[in-house]
Amino acid sequence: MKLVIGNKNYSSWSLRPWLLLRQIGIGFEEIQVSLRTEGLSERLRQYSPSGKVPVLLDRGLTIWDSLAICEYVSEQYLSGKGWPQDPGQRAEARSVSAEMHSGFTALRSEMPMNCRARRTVNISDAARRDIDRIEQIWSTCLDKNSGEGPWLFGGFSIADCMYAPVVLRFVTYGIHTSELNRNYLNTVAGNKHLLEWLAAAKTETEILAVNETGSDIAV
Ligand SMILES: N[C@@H](CCC(=O)N[C@@H](CS)C(=O)NCC(=O)O)C(=O)O
Repeated sequence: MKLVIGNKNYSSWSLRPWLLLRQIGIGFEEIQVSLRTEGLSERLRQYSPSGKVPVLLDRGLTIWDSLAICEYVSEQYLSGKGWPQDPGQRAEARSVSAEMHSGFTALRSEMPMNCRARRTVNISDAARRDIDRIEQIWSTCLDKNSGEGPWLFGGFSIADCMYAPVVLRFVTYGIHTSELNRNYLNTVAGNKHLLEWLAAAKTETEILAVNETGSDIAV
């Protein structure tokens, strides 16, 4: 199995299936493609019909799009256990994952993933609404499910993969959260696989100017 990803420092979409595969302990070969703009389309189209990463190459199949890859891994390798087993929890986990997948555009554009940076940015009303909605999603899930474990639905699930890049954005841009949500943020940010991703991101030297927003803060 091969997972094609972008720069670890910047590629929020790549992190999601990468984290799932690491967390469940499935071995895979990682192919990293630079997301610098020059020649990007040709580099990505070698692997991906969509011209985007991530892409999974497995058993003769090419599977693209982060959520579709997570679904495939869950079905093919986890007998569906990438999602909560309770149908109600599973429906909610899919709802919050779909909401993340299709929305939060202000947050994405104003606070691009840039794991190694510590920045301040001016937050627009639209991005503030995105942050507030994420806070609401996390606290609703945690209120209901925290008796079963520290993740959004108790046990680790694809929903946590979908929100991991947001956790990293909150860390980079110093977004304050409620105490309950901070515990969740710390669970994700302290996960050993996520730390492995961050360590690799720190060793990357390529700068993608479009993702370098905000002003540095002293750490
Ligand atoms: N919805 C897609 C989005 C993938 C995406 O936009 N990937 C970015 C990198 S993080 C990309 O490949 N950008 C290159 C381009 O748009 O040319 C997914 O979930 O995988």
